[in-house]
Amino acid sequence: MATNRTFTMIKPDAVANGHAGKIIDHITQAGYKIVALKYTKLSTELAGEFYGIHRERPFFADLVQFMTSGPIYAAILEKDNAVEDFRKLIGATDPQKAEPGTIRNLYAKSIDANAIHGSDSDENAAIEGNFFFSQFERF
Ligand code: 3AN
Repeated sequence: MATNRTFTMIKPDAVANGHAGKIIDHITQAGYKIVALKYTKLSTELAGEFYGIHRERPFFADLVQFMTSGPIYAAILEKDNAVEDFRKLIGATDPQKAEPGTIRNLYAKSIDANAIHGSDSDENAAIEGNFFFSQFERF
């Protein structure tokens, strides 16, 4: 059964390009409530742990390097059908394939620097939210 929470990161490219405010506005205008929000920078160790599922993929080293290249915003978001609807809101991993009006279509330049992360399942949304936030940081 679908739960009502997902997890997102606004990635270093979007933060560096000054798009974070517009992206947060896009998300809240789409009906998501911000349950938790943090401005932080991942260490190599933490980024490797977060993306551990991709450790064997050829792009893993570049992914970790990119995700540690600057600060990010991490957030837990709440809305009905949160995970699935958020994947539609952000668009395809490759921004060239992202539907017009999606966050990646509007703000992402490439498949690695693709502006935003969205959890791909309820299970991963819970794991990823717990990775960044304690119970005292959720409202
Ligand atoms: P998504 O973020 O759309 O769920 P994943 O989980 O398959 O995509 O991949 C995690 C991240 O790894 C992507 N957001 C992207 O930054 C990077 N990535 C995925 N596939 C590639 C690829 N073929 N080449 C370079 N980077 C990739």
